[in-house]
Amino acid sequence: FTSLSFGQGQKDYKPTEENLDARKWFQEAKFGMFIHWGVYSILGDGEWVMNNQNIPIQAYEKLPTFFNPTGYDAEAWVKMAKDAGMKYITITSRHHDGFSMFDTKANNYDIVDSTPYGKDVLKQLADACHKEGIKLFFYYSLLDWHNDDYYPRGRTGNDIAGRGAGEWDKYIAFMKAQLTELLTNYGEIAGIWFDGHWDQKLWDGKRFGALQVDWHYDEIYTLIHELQPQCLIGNNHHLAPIEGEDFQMFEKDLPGKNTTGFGTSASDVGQLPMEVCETINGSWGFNLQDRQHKSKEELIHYIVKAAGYGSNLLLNVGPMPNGKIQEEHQQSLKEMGLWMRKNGSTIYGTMAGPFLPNDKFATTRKGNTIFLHILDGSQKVFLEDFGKKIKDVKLFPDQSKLTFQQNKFGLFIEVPKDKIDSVDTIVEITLK
Ligand code: JFZ
Repeated sequence: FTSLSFGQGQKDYKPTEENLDARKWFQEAKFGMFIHWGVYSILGDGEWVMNNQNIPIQAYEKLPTFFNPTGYDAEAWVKMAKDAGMKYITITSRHHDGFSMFDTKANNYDIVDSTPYGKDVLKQLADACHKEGIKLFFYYSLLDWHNDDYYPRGRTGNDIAGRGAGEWDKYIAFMKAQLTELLTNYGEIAGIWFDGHWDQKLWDGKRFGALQVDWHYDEIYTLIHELQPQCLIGNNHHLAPIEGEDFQMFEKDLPGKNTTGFGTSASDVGQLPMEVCETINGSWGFNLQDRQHKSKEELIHYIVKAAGYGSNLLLNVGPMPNGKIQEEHQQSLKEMGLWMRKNGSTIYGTMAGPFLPNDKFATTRKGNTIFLHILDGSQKVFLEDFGKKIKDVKLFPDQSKLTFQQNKFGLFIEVPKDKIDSVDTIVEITLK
């Protein structure tokens, strides 16, 4: 393929008033639920199963014929998210397998037309979200392992032998038709979460190179903002934000970290509201064999550190094919909810604190108050170069006064041993 440098966004994008308000809401929301659910859930081997097990399109097409989630209760999911302290839900409307979990007219490969269930699961979720005051985002895969016009398929594509070469312009039109449906038939949509950009970058087995196709982001982003100006656009492209995007997301990494090798470095961190997405275990889609469930402590540390960067946490569940969320995930959500009910005011509505998160602590800020989250059980914390004038220092939970010393080197705080919380000791520093 010739290498193209397309990928530019919405030209001269100026977010509307509604969009700026939505960004503000988003920045303050801090906690959302990610949902990966599709016909792949049946196989219990994650959402990449079609690619990983090399399942041909014709074989995979049998999956929808027995997708029948009779236990699906959208209200129950929304209540679960609410009880966990989550303010929004981001659900896969169509993942890489190309199967639409909504009633699309753009093809017949969707929940209404090709499953015995025959009902629009996104519509049910949208109604429940609107009723309960939870905002709804749609994850939308740019990459499609099923659509004949998704060509060339890049390094992850299934074999298209015998199906002929596709027409890229038709594929772009297909995406626009689907995005129009998603932003027309489901009420107010808080955002579109794109994924799959990287599939069309050259891959030499080690790293990504130049982009091989034009995603027509200019047209796509313009369309979205025209249909719903408040709708926030994010794209999991692992690059600095491009024009027309309203928030920046980081997959399985805190902002500017690059432990996954997906390539978001500190220099790629822009000025937009941020979101970090992470799994409760090791999988996005339902995975029967996954036993890597994170502890309550790990999950709490993750949201605290994300908030310490000023970022949201989008925490994933992968519902089962029967429509239920697995017990272990429900448990984790309950634990997060208990913690957020007690300590949420040190997370919601905050900005990044003056000190970047590290292994010992993270900080968040709200007006004149700085919340110091001690994450390693220490009694003593030294905040270097802390020169701001202090009114008082208290333990957040019981508001008891703490001793502190401030000098030209910084601020030294000590917490009595019996007040230490092994998960997170929260200290409230009020500035003059
Ligand atoms: C993507 C999806 O592929 C995945 O299934 C899930 O939806 C997650 C939230 O987003 O994950 C990626 C993104 C990029 C690469 C691999 C997986 N990559 O760069 O190889």
